[in-house]
Parts: sequence; structure tokens; C-alpha cells
Amino acid sequence: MAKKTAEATVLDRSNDDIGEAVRLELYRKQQVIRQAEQRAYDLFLQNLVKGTSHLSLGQEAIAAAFGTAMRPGDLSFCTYRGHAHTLARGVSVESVLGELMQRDNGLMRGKGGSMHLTSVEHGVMGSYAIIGAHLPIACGAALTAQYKGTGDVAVCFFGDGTTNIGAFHEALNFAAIWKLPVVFVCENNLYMEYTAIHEVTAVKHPAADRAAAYGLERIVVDGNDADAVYRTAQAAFAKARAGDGPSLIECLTYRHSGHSRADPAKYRPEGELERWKERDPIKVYRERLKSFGIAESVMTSIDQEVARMVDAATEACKAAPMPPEDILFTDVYADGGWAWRN
Ligand SMILES: Cc1ncc(C[n+]2csc(CCOP(=O)(O)OP(=O)(O)O)c2C)c(N)n1
Ligand SMILES: [Mg+2]
Repeated sequence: MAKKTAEATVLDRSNDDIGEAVRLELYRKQQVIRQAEQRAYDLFLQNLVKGTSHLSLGQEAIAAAFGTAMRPGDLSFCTYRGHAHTLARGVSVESVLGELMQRDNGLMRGKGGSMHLTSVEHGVMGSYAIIGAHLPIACGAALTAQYKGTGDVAVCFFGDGTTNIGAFHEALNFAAIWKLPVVFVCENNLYMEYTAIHEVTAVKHPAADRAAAYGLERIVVDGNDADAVYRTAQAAFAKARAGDGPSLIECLTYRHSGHSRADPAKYRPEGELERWKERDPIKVYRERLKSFGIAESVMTSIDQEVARMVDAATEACKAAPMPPEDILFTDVYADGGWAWRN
């Protein structure tokens, strides 16, 4: 029920199935991702981040909502566009920026860089730069969870273009046959590297329109609305934990920047970016919180607290040393245990 007041439409909070504490967490996570990635871009311009990197500016609601809906033990599988999903599992901004800056305080002491963020401790089971490679791996993690009966769920994030790779179809079929506890999350940001997805795909919704081929429900969600994504994630987790198998979720969204640092994204039609910016997920969510009667000052203080945290993380990374040379020889091979070979 909505009630009109002088300032705004105030929603009846008794209808709020998500609740204020979770809503504020969803808002904060989106701000952390936005501000950390904007800082990563600034540091790149200062030549402090080497190599390329791929930002999720404009796509924050998806990572924030899944990160909030996941519980410890659940396993995330990211692409090279994985800063957001890594931060959403609680990895610190300092660890992520330190990794991008190849410092000793980085998540992997600077050895992985932007495209390979991994933190087993946080359930972040790697970031994969080969398109589609991680979908079968997520199935393997889900099979392990099913076999051991842990109740954990594997969550695999990927882009629209990934749905045209063979591994997508193999993984979907395998997950469906084995009723694996895995949630496939397609972030449809309308573009692959530089090509619009609709120009090279036989169906309008690259993930959702193929779900039926694997006996799965067709799910399309507004990826710029953290509440909508959160509810969809919760339903998929409940299904997976109940032993009812995988879900394939297509989240509609848009990346504000080009594919990577090197891409000015000139291939996009005029006005498209501006239209999507009107539906910026953080702007949408701020309005949502206000409509639930949360004061603007509450959001502003979250923004400021996150800004201070990102500033402190940046300073810590600038002051951190480069890793010592001998780490070149550590963590190179996993022996995997030899015992089973006799
Ligand atoms: C197997 C493979 N082919 C090609 C590439 C080069 N490549 C890197 S990103 C990308 C586009 C992927 O688009 P999408 O899945 O929509 O993800 P987005 O970048 O939009 O998040 C391509 C083709 C690659 N990394 N791996
Ligand atoms: Mg894409």
C-alpha cells in the first residue's frame, strides 16, 4: 500500500519483505563496488594500475544482490569482470586495489591481477578470463556440494556473449541432468567485446530463451533493481538447497564504460548510455530507500563512510611494498595430493 505525502510516495513498511537492514546492506554493497571501481579507474589514469581491467560500473545491483543473498560456504565463480562479485563476498577494497596495483598487500600478493581475483576463504573460487570456461567448473563444485551434502550452492556469473559458447550448453545440460545446486547468472549488458549481442544471437534473450532446452524455467529480471535481483536469487538458492536443481537467471543491465580500459565504446548508438544512466542501479535504489521512508541523510552517511574507507585503502596500497621476488616460485603447482596414485 502506498500513501502520498507532500514529499514523496511513502510505502507501507509492513509490505517490505526484504527489511531495512538488508536494504541498507544492498545499498552499501553497491556503493562499495561503485566507489572502488571508480578509484581503480583513477589509479589506472595515474599509471598505478598496470594492464587492462574490466569494470562493472552500472551493473552493481547484480553482484550486490547475489553477494547479500549468498551465505558463507556458497561458492562464487567470476569472469575477468569480477571485481564486483569479489567485493560482494566481503573481500576488502584494500585487497582488491592492492592486487590491481601489484602490491604485496594484494589479494594474491599481486600475482593474479584484475582478471584472476580469487579468495577461497571468502568462497570466491576464481575469476576466469576464458569465456565460458568456469561454467563446467561451477558444475564440478556443485557436484562436490551435492555429494558431500553441505547444502552449499555454486553461483556462476557470466555475460550475454558467453551463451553462444559450447561450454554454456554443456554445463546447463549437465547441471540439469544431475539436478546440481548451481545458479547460472547471465548479466546481459547488451554487448559482448565490441559487438551487440542481438546481432549474433538467434533469440532475443540469450540465456532465458534457451532455458527451456534444458527443462529450466525462463527467468528474466531487471538487473538494475537490487530488490528484484535479491528476490530472484533467494528463490534460486531455496530451490538449489532443497535439491531441486539449477536455475538460469538472465539479468538485464548495461555497462557504463567500454568493454575494457582500451575501449571508448564508440559502437554504441547515441543516447543509449544516457537512457540507461537514468536507470542507474544506485540512483534507483536510493529512490527506493526513500520511498520506504529512510532518510536521505542515512544514505549520505553511508556514501561518506564508504568514501573514507576507499581513500584509506588507496593510501594503504600506495604505501605498500611490491612483493618480494621469491614469491615467483610459490603457489605455482598444486600437487593435488599424490597418495591416491600409490
Ligand atoms: C573462449 C574465448 N573467446 C574469446 C575471448 C575474448 N573475449 C574476451 S571478453 C569477450 C566478450 C564477452 O562478452 P560477454 O560474455 O557478454 O561478457 P561482458 O564482457 O559483456 O561482461 C570476448 C569475446 C575469450 N576471452 N575467450
Ligand atoms: Mg556482455
